[in-house]
Amino acid sequence: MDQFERPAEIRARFSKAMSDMYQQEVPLYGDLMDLVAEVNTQAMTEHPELRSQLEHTGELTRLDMERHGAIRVGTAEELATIRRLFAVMGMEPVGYYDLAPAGVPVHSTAFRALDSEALNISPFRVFTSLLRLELIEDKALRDKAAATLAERDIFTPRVRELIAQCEHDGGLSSEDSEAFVREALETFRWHQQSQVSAALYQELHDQHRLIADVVAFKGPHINHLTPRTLDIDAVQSGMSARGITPKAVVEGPPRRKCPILLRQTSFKALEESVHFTDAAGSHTARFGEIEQRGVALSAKGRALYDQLLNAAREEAGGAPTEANAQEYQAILSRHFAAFPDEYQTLREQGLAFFHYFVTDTGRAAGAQSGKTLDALLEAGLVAYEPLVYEDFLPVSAAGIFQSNLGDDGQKNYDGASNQAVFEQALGANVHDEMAMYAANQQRSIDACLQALNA
Ligand code: OOG
Ligand code: NI
Repeated sequence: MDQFERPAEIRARFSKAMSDMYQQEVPLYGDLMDLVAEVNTQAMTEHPELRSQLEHTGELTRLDMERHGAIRVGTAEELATIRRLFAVMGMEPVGYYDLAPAGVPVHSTAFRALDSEALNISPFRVFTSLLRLELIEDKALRDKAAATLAERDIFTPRVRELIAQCEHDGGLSSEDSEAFVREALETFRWHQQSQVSAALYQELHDQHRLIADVVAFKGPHINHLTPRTLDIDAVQSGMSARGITPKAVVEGPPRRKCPILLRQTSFKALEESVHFTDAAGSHTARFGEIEQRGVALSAKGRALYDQLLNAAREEAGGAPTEANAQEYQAILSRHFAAFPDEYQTLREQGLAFFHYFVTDTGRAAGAQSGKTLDALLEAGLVAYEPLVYEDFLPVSAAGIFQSNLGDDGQKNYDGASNQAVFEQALGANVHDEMAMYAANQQRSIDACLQALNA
């Protein structure tokens, strides 16, 4: 239906509006964006092969666009409506992340576009967490939190109408989609006015800082936005020079020749003044983050990653802290020496996913009868580039949460991970990211075979 705006277009516009709003709300984030742009330009000048790799996979044009943000919602109804809101922009829930074992009382998914074409138009995604009130042991406090959440509506009446209209008609006109972006933005805005008294805030905060962050405010303010960098270590060291305080450790795998999965770091959340219903106070919630993405790993590669990460953490005595940051990085690098660091080996050992394409030589050579993929690669008619990891990592996410929730003692929750309960709240199943990468790789292989074996 050509009178409808494309979801990817709405998403691109929304992502831009969100970025503008956040830069206004948190100016330090604008400084971070400048630094990232500088480092990316530098990295591509120093490594022209990086530029051509990004060109082949179509990622070059999306590099400067916003990558991801995060919100935390309080109820099943909020989560289900957020799902419908993101669906208007072609974003669907991918993956299930349980943060409880890492001491954060939430479980989460990431809303994002699914296929590479849509991702290249706008890669914007939102890591969305649902508070697990059932993990609050104190029943009276749990009831108070639930009652406070029941009173708020995080959506404007107009955005609810537009979501329903989009579901009914199958899309939004250009004019309606502009209204949608404007109205949807309201859900993510910062509110200086808290919904609760200073005393209740303190009670919630004492239970877990995150619970206060979700329950005490009118809406799920966007708590960070994250641009993608091609050299996270350069950004990490460049931050301090610009007066931005980075968290101590870069989360994820160590620095490598062939980046895998995802490395992340952030600057510490700012303390902001807020008004409780009966007093002035402050709250720490919002920060900026940077990510460097690498190749998506297969189940086998991911198992090796988890094994090495766990071994490193065990040796370091748990999650890294400010105090042992350097030692931790050294331990991590030592363990990860066991992870092959050549794309060819990663491919041969089935540790990672790749995007295959017909080379110029292949196109010139034309039809080859019945050659296998390996033979086509051998002959230089087909080549491959790493398929970028589009998702998140639970251990890293927990590290990002923790560093921005302050250093109060870490809680331990042993509530079993429950994807089924999450999906019920969501009103849908989450997509299986592993199956999506495998299908994506297979499509690229099929396209090569079809083009050359015709
Ligand atoms: C989300 C933290 C997780 C990431 O990049 O892993 C995250 C949050 O703090 O709400 O955004
Ligand atoms: Ni993040």
